[in-house]
Amino acid sequence: MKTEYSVSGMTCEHCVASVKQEVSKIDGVNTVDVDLSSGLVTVESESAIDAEAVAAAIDEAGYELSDSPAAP
Ligand SMILES: [Cu+2]
Repeated sequence: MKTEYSVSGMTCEHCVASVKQEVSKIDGVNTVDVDLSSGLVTVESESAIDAEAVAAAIDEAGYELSDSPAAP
């Protein structure tokens, strides 16, 4: 499944790499795609990923989750 997150504060490819690295560490995450211009982070995973884990990983990278996907 794919889940999209909006992240604020990313300004260059280094930011993109940092976010990818941290979010990739979360259990169950297969791939992480980041669109720098929109700040959109797309996480591909086997099953639903804990939103708090994603928020923590993005915080760890030094950025901020600006918008969480709507709760089901
Ligand atoms: Cu940067």
